[in-house]
Amino acid sequence: MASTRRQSCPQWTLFADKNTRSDDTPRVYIVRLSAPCRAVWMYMLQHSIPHTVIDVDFTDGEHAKEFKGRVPHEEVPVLVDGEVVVFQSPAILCYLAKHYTNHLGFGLTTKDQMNVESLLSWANADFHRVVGYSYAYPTALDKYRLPDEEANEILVEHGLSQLARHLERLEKNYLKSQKFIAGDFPSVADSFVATVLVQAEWTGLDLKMYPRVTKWLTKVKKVPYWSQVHMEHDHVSHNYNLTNVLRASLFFEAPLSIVNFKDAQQFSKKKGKLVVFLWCPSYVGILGDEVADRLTKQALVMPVTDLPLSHSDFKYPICSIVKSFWQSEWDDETENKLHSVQPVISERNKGIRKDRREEIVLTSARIGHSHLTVISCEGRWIHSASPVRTP
Ligand SMILES: N[C@@H](CCC(=O)N[C@@H](CS)C(=O)NCC(=O)O)C(=O)O
Repeated sequence: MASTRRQSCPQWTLFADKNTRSDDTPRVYIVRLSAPCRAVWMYMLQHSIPHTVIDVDFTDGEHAKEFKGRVPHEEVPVLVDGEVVVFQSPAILCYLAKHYTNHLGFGLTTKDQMNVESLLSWANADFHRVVGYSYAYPTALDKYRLPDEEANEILVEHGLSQLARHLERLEKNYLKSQKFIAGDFPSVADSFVATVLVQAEWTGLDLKMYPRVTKWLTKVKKVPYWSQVHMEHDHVSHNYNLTNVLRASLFFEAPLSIVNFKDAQQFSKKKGKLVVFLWCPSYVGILGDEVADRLTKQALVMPVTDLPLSHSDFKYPICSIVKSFWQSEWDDETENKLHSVQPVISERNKGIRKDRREEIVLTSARIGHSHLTVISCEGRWIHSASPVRTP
């Protein structure tokens, strides 16, 4: 019997406690850190829609199991209003607009309202997937990281490139000649898109490269109830990580933001860690690099040849000549302990082990590189032998 009812109306179990409840106030099930949940909750607060918030705790196994057992698609937000159950944030917002606010926040005409609905669908599906699941979550939240570190890196890099594409779109299309995303009026689409986007701030991402987006975001952050709804978010947003700040800055080719570095430094200090930034003139003074730089600069002023051959035709012979030079130099380094490990110059052997740590330990053991071969100097470990030059 129960299974028949389940099939005809899968959400039925959500009503199980209906008879024990004294009021019919809409219930909204949320996780406060979740962007779609925040967008729904903020809309309810802004438009004084009576409601009861029910926090779902996915970190508590038992509680999560109980919630997931009652909700077929196992995700928040979920709105329960009497007999009506709505899931997926855009659907919830549209339901609330229709039944409680006479479409406030959606514009006045059908054209505007459909535009806002379309933007909500995009923000919820595409934008949230990119900002959240492909970038901010695998960067800042352990639960969403892929178990394989390298795969996680690839996911985040891909997420960043997708995010850049969306930001370009906001900057150059939507916000180019209008004040808000859906036009010259603020709409629920602004709050939704901004709520999703601020998750990128968890990683210390600097949006200065997108001045219109930055200006618009500052405006949207001033809407009523923004602070209350984003309290949990603020907590995470201080979870800076230097690698992420660097990665994002490099990716967007933005000058490294001193502000972000200072924040990251402050954050680390609070955690009892001292981070010191040093300017490191990376390739300066290394003979081979200096020569390469000089030759490249010389090449810039050389006449352009009209030889009907593509540069790729030269690649192989040049590589082969360079390699033979290196090989003959390396052949002379018979005293170098690394020589027996890799006598012939070739692609670095990445090893067969999946666990990179294991590979490092084995390689260190093979070349005799251990704590016994380094000495401690004022608390820092330095190599006892002078650095070896390897190809
Ligand atoms: N597209 C969905 C997204 C919902 C979603 O991704 N919810 C996440 C929280 S952000 C969730 O409930 N995850 C379940 C879990 O973490 O187990 C919506 O807008 O409602």
